[in-house]
Amino acid sequence: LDGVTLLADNSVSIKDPWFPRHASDLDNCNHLMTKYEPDLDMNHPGFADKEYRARRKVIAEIAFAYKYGEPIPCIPYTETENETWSRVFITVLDLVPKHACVEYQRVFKKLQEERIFESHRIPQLQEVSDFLKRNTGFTLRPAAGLLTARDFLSSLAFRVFQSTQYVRHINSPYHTPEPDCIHELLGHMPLLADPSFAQFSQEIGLASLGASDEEIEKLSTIYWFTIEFGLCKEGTEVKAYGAGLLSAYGELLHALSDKCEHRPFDPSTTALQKYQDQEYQPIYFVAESFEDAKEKFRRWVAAMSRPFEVRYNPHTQRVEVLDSV
Ligand code: TIH
Ligand code: FE2
Repeated sequence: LDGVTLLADNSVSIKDPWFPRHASDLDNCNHLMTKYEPDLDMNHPGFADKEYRARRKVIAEIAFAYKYGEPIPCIPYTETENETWSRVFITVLDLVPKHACVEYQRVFKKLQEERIFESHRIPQLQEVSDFLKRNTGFTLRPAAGLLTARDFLSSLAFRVFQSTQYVRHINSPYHTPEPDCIHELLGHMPLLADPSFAQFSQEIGLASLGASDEEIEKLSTIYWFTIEFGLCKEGTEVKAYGAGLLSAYGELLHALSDKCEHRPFDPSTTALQKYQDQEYQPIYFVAESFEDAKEKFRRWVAAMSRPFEVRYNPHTQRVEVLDSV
């Protein structure tokens, strides 16, 4: 009999899934995927480094304890951590003028002018969050590691980006399979301060609220091939806008070489493309522009099965649910 009750409960929750309605509900959207934890993954460069693992624990605890509305705690980064940042920062400085899209370059300059991006120290999440807020209304929350797709995407609906705060191991500065704050800062922050890109990010988030598991899979695949690994046309050239490319010197050069395949971005086919996150991508999708990607994405989302519509009210930081049947 218990089994029957459980099933009934389940079917109710499928029809009416919980999802965050207010930015403070994101306090409950911090479920982790554990596959890259240095404690569990023997291939992690930090697996054998006790000191590194202890450091990761301290920083993860800060994220777990964080609640909506609090200032993001400042992490006094160590000399080694700042050194890791410096190495990546210098390679990015070198490659950006040639390979990053104009929108990225514009904000990157601004971040340098405001002395938020400097080569010798890792910026604090709070100062970057304040910068985003002034530019597009995005804010940051600390995350303890790689979150589930559902939790991560749902925060974007509120113009909230969940950002890790720990630093990759010094032994692998130019590519890591898991997100770290160097990836978040150098990869994601510049474009989250661009109005058109911020809008695109939020729309992926809104589409994810109350979506089925299958739809979440498709949305996270689209996220992967745009926000993480997207390329876009600029005149006759192809430039990078994906954060996973702009924070990883090795993969950026790979993505723009002839060792991989470029396909036009089209949500209905891109959403079905299988991907892996251990090695460089074999396939990248090229958008005509952010505006075009957004247009195509909107048309594709409109065909999703969700029986209601959602709209974000920035005055209350609340998502309003509108019955569309
Ligand atoms: N591979 C990226 C880097 O080395 O900076 C980090 C990640 C991108 C996407 C997922 S993890
Ligand atoms: Fe990322």
